[in-house]
Amino acid sequence: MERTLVLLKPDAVQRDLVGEILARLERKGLKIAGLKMMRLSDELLNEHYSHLVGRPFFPEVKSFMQLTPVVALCLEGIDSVNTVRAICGITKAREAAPGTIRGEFAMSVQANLIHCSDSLETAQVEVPRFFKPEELFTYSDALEGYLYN
Ligand code: YYY
Ligand code: MG
Repeated sequence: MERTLVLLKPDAVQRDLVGEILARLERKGLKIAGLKMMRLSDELLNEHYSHLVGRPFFPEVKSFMQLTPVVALCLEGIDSVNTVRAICGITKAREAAPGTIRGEFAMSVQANLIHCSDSLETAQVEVPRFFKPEELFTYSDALEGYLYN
């Protein structure tokens, strides 16, 4: 089982898409290991988007991510990192594949609704960045036996 980090960004909160996006991820069979709302500090965003620090659009990305609280999710499942990545769609939402979250609901690069970890290595850094150990839950799911048959 892998765990991956998802953030439902301020545009998802503003556009009342939190439930819709969560439902899609949940229905796929991903297990919710952690779920909370939080405001992202400058410090946390500098770490989270460290690969973008210095890019001209970084200040804008940062203020966008601070417009409202975000919903942070830790999702668990076999190959969950790649599975969630595929469900999200590519960064440039306007060109994201139909059926993906970005492809179905977004038109922008910045306001693309959702963040998800891009590799297992990243997920292993991102999950503990956003969740304390006691905020993550291990439990068995009644339908688990059917899910991965
Ligand atoms: O992982 P993903 O969110 O798909 O893209 P990243 O390249 O990691 O960039 C993170 C985030 O930054 C992106 O979701 C929107 C924003 N951004 C932007 O506003 N303009 C760009 N040219 C590139 C990224
Ligand atoms: Mg990324």
